[in-house]
Amino acid sequence: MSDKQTGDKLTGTVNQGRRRFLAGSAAVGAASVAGAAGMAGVGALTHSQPAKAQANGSAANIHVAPGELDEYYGFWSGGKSGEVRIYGVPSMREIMRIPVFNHCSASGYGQTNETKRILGDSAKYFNGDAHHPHISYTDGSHDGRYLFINDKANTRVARVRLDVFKTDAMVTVPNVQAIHGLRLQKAPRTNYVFANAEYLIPQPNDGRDINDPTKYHTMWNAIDADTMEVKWQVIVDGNLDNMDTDYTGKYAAATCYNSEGAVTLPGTMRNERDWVTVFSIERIEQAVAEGNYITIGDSDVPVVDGRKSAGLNVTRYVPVPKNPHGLNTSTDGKYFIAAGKLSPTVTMIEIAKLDDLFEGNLSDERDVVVGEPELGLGPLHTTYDGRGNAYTTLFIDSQVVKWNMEDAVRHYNGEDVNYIRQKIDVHYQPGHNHATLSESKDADGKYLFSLNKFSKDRYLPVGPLHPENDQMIDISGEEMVLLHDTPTFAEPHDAVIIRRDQIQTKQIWERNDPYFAATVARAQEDGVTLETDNVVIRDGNQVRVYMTSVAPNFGLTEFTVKQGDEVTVTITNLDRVEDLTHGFCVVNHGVSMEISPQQTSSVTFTADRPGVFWYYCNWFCHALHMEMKGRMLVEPA
Ligand code: CUK
Ligand code: CUA
Ligand code: CA
Repeated sequence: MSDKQTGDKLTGTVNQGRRRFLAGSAAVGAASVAGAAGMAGVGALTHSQPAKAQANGSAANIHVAPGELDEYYGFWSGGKSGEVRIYGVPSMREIMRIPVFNHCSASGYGQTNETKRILGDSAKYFNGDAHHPHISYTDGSHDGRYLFINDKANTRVARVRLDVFKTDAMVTVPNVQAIHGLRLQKAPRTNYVFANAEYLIPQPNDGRDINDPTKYHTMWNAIDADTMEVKWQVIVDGNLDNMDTDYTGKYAAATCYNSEGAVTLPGTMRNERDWVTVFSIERIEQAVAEGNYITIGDSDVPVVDGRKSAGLNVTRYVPVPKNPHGLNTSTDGKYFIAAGKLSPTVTMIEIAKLDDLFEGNLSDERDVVVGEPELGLGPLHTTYDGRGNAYTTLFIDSQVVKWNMEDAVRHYNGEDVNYIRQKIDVHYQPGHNHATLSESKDADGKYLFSLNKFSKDRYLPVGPLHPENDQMIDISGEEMVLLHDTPTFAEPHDAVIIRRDQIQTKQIWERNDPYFAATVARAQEDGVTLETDNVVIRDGNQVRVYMTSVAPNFGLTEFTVKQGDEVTVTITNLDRVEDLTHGFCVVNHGVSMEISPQQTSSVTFTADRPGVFWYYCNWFCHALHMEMKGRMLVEPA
């Protein structure tokens, strides 16, 4: 029905009139009124697909009744919001937000001493650009331990604990700029987090070669998933955009849209072909073990030269049509599939051929390509249903195309088969898509999300800045059916969805949790037992205030400091009741933090003005929550 011609010019602009017209004309046969409106070009909105979903009953299946639990956890990246958002799937109820690269007014993330230790030197940045969330693996299945995510804005990689849903580690990758594509080793377990640095910079970037782009390079980076230390880096030709890993733990592949090594937009479009860079993890490890590396500047991370000219045979560069974008491994473990972006094709690389490629048994790098189906305009990302079908977003066509992988291979071999199964309109212009469990060998082909960059007319207007629009599509049957629209705020790029039984959370904190272990150790140096003591300790102009909280009381209802003191307030929540979180907020001091059951949280600030300043609990905890407060008395200097 929507398998329309794709003869439009390559253009990245959104044509609202065109989409409305298409929506209208598609409905001509079914509803003459809507069809006439569409043809008259007056922009009447027709909702042909939701109507269809209701007609066959699918919409009813996504209603999760009040009090009932969802089937899946969905983890959405927050783009330039810097956070991670948790949705229940299929209800698309937003359950939680996890601050990662941003700061958080509610929890005190970025302000408390515990979270500042995690953020380290980058605690001074209030922004991030979080694109690619991925969940740790054992043997190709998600093990629900950790989620890892990149920060393109400040070149960081963060880890989120999925037992408490808190960010617990972060690293700024040295020698590079703008971590973009990020993926995890899938087997035998996630030992490495791999991270693409996108932008080319001089090496070392100390000001000497700023005017000589031929000296600019970027690197592929491996981070130890357990220690979150950068283990090694690989210099590459060109740049690195998106990436994925295989299901054996041996290979990874990244798209490069800038084989030209250009620093301007026209420059990056010059070559007819760019490439997919393939990395041999064991060959890189071997080069490091043999001392075949350099270090750069004041970083001591081993840097292996993976450029063609170095001849180390740790990388291979497979030519693909110009400026590719997404790269997604099929869940049967057979293919790396790179989306063409400026080409209407995707390129299928057979992973089983990569041993031969690295061993020099192939005459041409292109010999690993086993399919290059033409799908439509602007292919960006691909996901899978575990039944042999792939689903690729078409940014310019504003569609998701379902196609069959084995038929695409047969077509490449000259057989006359149609590999396209269906195209469905999405609203509007999708980036990533993601189907349930589709980054693991357990892909179950139930729901697919199209993460669309524009919502335009789908919601009540909210001024010039619009939300994005994430659409849920039923892929369990032969035909894709649009089920639901969800507005999202700037700008989830990507998502990962796993079954609810794959996550085991703690309901209250354990007192020996490493999240606040350094704070507990500091209290012990002061001779303080956090679970019992309510004391104020003066140490020069530093004052450490220790108190407990039990609803609806703070252990101290007042404490006295001197103007100019650096005050650290450490609070231990003795409540053991699930969901009984307290807060600590000091009026007119910009201080606020969360203290969940059995948690210890601390915050440091300067008492810069004399007078009385109230502090209060700002997480609703009790009928007498409003009364849970105290006074900070600041004596004049
Ligand atoms: S990138 Cu955003 S649409 Cu950063 Cu994964 Cu393709
Ligand atoms: Cu304690 Cu509100
Ligand atoms: Ca290019």
